[in-house]
Amino acid sequence: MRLRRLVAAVCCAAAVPLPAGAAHAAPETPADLALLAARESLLGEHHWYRQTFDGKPVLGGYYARHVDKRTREVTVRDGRIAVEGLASGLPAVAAEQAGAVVDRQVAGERASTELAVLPGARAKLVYAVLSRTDRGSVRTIVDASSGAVITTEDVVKRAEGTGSVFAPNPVVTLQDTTLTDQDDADAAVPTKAYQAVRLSDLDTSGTLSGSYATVVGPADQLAFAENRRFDYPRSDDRFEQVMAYHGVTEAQRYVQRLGFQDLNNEPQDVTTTGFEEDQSYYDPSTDRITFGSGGVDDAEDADIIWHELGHAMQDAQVPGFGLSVDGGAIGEGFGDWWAVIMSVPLHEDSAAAPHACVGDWDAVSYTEEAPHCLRRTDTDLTIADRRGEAHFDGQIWSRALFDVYRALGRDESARVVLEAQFSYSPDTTFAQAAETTAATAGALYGAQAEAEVRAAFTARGIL
Ligand SMILES: [Ca+2]
Ligand SMILES: [Ca+2]
Ligand SMILES: [Ca+2]
Ligand SMILES: [Zn+2]
Repeated sequence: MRLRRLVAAVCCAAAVPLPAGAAHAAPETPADLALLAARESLLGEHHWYRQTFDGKPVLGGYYARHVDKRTREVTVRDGRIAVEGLASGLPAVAAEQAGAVVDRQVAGERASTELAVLPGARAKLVYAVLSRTDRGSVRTIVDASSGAVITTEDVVKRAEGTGSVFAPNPVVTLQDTTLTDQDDADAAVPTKAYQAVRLSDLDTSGTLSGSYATVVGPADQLAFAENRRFDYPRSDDRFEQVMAYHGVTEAQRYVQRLGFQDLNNEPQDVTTTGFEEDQSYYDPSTDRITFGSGGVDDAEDADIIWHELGHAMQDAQVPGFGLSVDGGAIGEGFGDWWAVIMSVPLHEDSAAAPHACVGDWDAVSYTEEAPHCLRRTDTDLTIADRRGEAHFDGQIWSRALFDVYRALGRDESARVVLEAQFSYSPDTTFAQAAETTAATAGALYGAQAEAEVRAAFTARGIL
């Protein structure tokens, strides 16, 4: 909906000098306003109004009058919005009924319900319903003529910050497989491996916590920046916290862009402190990801972050996922593949940094040959090669998914796999999960896509 401001707003407000002697005259203000607040500052007096229509507040409309204390010059900021075509001034739906609609959608306690006008060319009479939830207040706009929910929004302020990260890791960015950890030394990695990024969806606490990720750990070790600039070199342990916040948040934003509004859509707990082994894990009983600091710090490699996040995503989709040997392998294989899917747009597929290589940077500590990979998603392993070890067998699964990606493309394959996983069983077999995935491809993209997915699993001996 395009909103037409009645008068050009902030950009073009004009100072209107009052005629001499009129300085203390009652301010002339339009009739469709209700005073919200009057404030006095060092240099001026400020009156804030809300726009009304037929006595009801107009959502998003505002009007402010600023008076310069010294010159008595008046400046008006007119942000009123046109209200056109309002069908009726009376609601067809009762307030209590609208409130009940909101209660079914928003888990929280209703705080207020107000009849208001949603402005625009086809203005609507609506209820603005405020609910208090665990994640802060939520405002829901309900059509007062039909009872349908128009929008739901967080009232809580979200902030943006900036930070320095590896994206996804220095080996890939610099296409240099000779880099080594050198015990977390800054000198081991050229500064051009760092990238300045936006850290979105932060809350306003100054810590790395937000809508999709919360970095947890001992308070005195957590990154804190009042100005929300989180720039640390890799030797600073707060660097891994920035990596984890950014990696998890960007993945959730991608999941939502794909259309999934309810796939681990919550602040995922992550910690990068206190575990010194060369491994990382997701603990479903605490819903927390822990990154180890052995060798290259695990959270210095976004591939490792996305692999672990894969476990958290699957657990959010299917409670208790991974009960069977096959399920465990699917968990590992999906995590590896998810790391690949997330890193594909960040770099070229090259000999030094193949897309199929997972953990190109973390693995320099424990592999001899380049490219250094924790695992790959393009092995030729089939069901016949199974060892009953989840990470090894997971490569059979990840290769099948890699072929699905190559056949359907990044977004389409991600949609198919994520959608299918909602229907996996905790103790699924390879074959059952493959059938579900193929059928999902058919439902989303048709018979040709289903045949390609089926072929990818058949090539691995899974179907
Ligand atoms: Ca580090
Ligand atoms: Ca490591
Ligand atoms: Ca990689
Ligand atoms: Zn894993």
